[in-house]
Amino acid sequence: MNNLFSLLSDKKPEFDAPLHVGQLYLPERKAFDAAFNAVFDRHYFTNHGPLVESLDLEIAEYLGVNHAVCMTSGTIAIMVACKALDLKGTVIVPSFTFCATVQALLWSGLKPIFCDVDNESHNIDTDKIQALIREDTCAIVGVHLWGRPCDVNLLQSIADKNNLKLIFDACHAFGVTSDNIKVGNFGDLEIFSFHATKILNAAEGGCVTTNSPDIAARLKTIRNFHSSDVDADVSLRINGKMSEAQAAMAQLSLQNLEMNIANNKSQWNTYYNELSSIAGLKIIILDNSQAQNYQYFVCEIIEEDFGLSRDQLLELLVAENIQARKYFNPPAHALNAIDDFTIWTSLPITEKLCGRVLQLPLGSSGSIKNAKRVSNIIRLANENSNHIKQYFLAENTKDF
Ligand code: T4K
Repeated sequence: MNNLFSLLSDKKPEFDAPLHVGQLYLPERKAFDAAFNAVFDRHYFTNHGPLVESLDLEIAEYLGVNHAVCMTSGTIAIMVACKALDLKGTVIVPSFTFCATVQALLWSGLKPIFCDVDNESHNIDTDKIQALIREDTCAIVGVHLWGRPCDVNLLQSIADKNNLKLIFDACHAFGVTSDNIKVGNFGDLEIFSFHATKILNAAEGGCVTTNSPDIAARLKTIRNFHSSDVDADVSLRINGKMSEAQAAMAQLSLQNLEMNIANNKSQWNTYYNELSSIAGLKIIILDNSQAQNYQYFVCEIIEEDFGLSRDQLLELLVAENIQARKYFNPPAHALNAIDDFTIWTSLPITEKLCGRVLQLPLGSSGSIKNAKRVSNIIRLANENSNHIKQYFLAENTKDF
């Protein structure tokens, strides 16, 4: 048994090179060269160039939303969105999200009130919001985690009842639908990330979508730090302009989106078929009646049933060069920047999930074959968990 795992023996790792969670989209070299040569030929690199102008329209068309306003990153897009809505005071937000969601709120001068998430959906627990709303609360921020949309209608009714703005961090959910409507159309506005590890890859990039012409005008004004042809009445601006290089990359990625989603789906289904019968490995499933982007394969490792903790399994995988990731580590409520944060709320589900959630390698440059090899290691780990546990116990007692 010992020579099954690199961690426990001198066996060669399963993969010669690290297999990362974000298996990136790489455009065809010829198409990439043509797009970038055109940028160089135009001698026009930024400041609302022709590629950014057309990308705004292409994304709006793809999502079926009236306005898309592209920016340098998802994080900047959240900050610009907060200013566009003129948010001040406290904001209800889940802590179980990537740190950028909350960091962007803090940069915007807002104070987060953390709301726990639902055990099954991993999204903001709609039953817990009302009790957290205070007189100075200005907005609810929902995060469509792992690309699974929040309960958008219920959140809208809670926001309306309490006269709050509603924002969605849709950074995981490009191309996904809720009730057959594309994410990007909900709340006052929604924010996407086009980071290299996302389904729409601009290397870095992001955008805000909205159906409101007034909000769109404010977004366009704020993303540009000095006056231009769109000038809404706003108090503060920033440099959030997307460059032509980012837009060129995003356009190539958008052209290949359906192919990349199909590729993700085949890897996602492989993991599902290989892993779904393993006790203690709870797969975060997707609703196949809706459009999905299959960007993430995420599971919970329940130690009592699986036989190993999430962290032990991860150590085993990393020794095989499988760079799976634990999310979210740390959770947003544990960030240094909120040391002076005083509105403490109880977050038992968030705390539990932070110790259980594991994301497996998947993406445009990934393959079914690799998904099978990763699954095989996980299955072997489960089957040999008693023996492996002894290894970890022995390692722990070495320290004493
Ligand atoms: N809201 C939410 C809910 C988000 O998930 C994010 C970002 C944001 C807001 C903010 O959007 P941006 O400002 O980023 O546009 C990654 C991404 O950096 C981050 O964009 C993403 N979410 C988050 C979920 O994942 P890390 O630090 O966990 O992963 P990273 O960047 O180390 O990449 C994962 C692996 O992929 C690496 O270990 C190696 C591989 N990789 C990565 C890059 C960038 C490559 O092989 N090549 C590469 O070029 O954050």
